[in-house]
Amino acid sequence: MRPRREAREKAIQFLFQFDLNPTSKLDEALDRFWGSQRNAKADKPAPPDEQTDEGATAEKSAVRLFGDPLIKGVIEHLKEIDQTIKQHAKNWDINRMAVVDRNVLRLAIYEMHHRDDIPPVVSINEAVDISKRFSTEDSGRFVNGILDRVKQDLMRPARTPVPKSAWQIGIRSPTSPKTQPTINMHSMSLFQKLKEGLKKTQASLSQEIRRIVTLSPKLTKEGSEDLEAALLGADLGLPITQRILAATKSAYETQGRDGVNIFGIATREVEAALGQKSATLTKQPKGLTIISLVGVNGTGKTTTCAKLANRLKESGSKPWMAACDTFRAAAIDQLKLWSERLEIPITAGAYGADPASVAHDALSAAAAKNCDYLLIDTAGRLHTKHNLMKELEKLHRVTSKKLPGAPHEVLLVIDATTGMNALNQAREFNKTAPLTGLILTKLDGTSRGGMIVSIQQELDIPVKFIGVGEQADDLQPFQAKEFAKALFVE
Ligand SMILES: Nc1nc2c(ncn2[C@@H]2O[C@H](COP(=O)(O)OP(=O)(O)O)[C@@H](O)[C@H]2O)c(=O)[nH]1
Ligand SMILES: [Mg+2]
Repeated sequence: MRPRREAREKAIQFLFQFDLNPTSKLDEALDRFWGSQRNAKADKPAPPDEQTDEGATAEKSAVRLFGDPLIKGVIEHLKEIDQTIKQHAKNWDINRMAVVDRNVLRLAIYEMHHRDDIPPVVSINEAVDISKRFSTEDSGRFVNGILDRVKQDLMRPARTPVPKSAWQIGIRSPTSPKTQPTINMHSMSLFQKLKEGLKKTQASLSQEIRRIVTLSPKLTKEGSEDLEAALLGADLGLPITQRILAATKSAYETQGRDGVNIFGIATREVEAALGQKSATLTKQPKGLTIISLVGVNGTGKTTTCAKLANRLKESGSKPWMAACDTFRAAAIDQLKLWSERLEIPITAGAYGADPASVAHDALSAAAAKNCDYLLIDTAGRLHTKHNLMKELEKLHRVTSKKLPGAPHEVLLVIDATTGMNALNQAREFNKTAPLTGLILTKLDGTSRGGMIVSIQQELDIPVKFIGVGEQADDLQPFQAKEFAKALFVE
């Protein structure tokens, strides 16, 4: 069994005993516990792969090394952890819960709240697995249900309530403030969210890099081909892949294997590529700055329009929104709701109205109110549909007639879970509506963020923001360094 996994099981065993028999002499209790574990093992003949005792001893100390901080962490934060369990297991009296379940939950919640190095999915999976094995299938389901809710809270900082009507069109309501943890440390940091979201790309990439590094003291032809395949497989694209390969080769030549850190090299190259252009939003020195959000269906344009308006408002600017997706009545309602919720004024055309004329009216209204920004939410369109692309062209033409130079920003909203198709979208949109920036959404999901590097390399368009959730404040300025780090977590 892997040391970390074994350590978790042992931690649960210890917590179980401690729960039944609390003691203030924790260190002594731990010594006794680990001692008894060794003896228990010694009673049985060691399995063949453990008979060489150096390895076995090293493995045991690795288990304790990982296990002790888990146990101590749970005990140190017990009050707060039990409070979280109570919030999420409303129909269960924590004192009457099965002792195994209670302690499995405690350990997982401790890890999720206090250990950046353990991804929440790992905590949950291991917890469910242990409670199934130590207890019953039902326990597994019970633990899973509660931990899922704890994870959801983790992704979502405390917020103000929304009008109930918001739920009807799928804008998720935040958990009521009563059930929120009082301290925001429970919410994940941006880096954690990114790391979590990019795990799919990153896990196989890291594994492959590690394999290549341990393969041979030199970078063999095969190793270099494998590295190339892994980088391309993560959608990073050819130019950056070749730069990383070249840098790796020369590091091997000058430093030998021990001095080469492929993770560091790759992170630096990606950061340099992504960080070349300024990611800040344009602002006209005087008057309105017009921002148009474009992209295919469902990438998050409407949500991003609201989030961006919210950011601008919070930073002291006066934004106005235009609901120019007149193809779907629901799309108009969706932005109107955000407008109510965030108290940001909006011009919404009727269902089926000409989007260009809605934009025209919105521009007049926003200018009359001395707003700083007009954010235009456009309909989703397939980049391959010629007439829809023409319509977008017209919308932009109309705004530029009314205000020369507008739209000042054309931001392509890209769903980070789509992978390489995003590069085609970017190419085509860029032909019709020259793009000034990219917004990468859904990086909190299971995303494939590598393609942003390909897009950036080919089209030289900066990523300006990233979306990391469905709520108003889940939009962050893009930071090349954090992104690159999250992509190549060792
Ligand atoms: N998890 C997650 N969901 C998002 C994000 N941005 C948008 N969404 C969701 O994606 C769905 C489509 O978003 P919407 O704004 O309607 O897309 P549009 O069709 O491009 O306007 C909605 O359910 C949004 O809540 C994000 O950054 N993270
Ligand atoms: Mg929309």
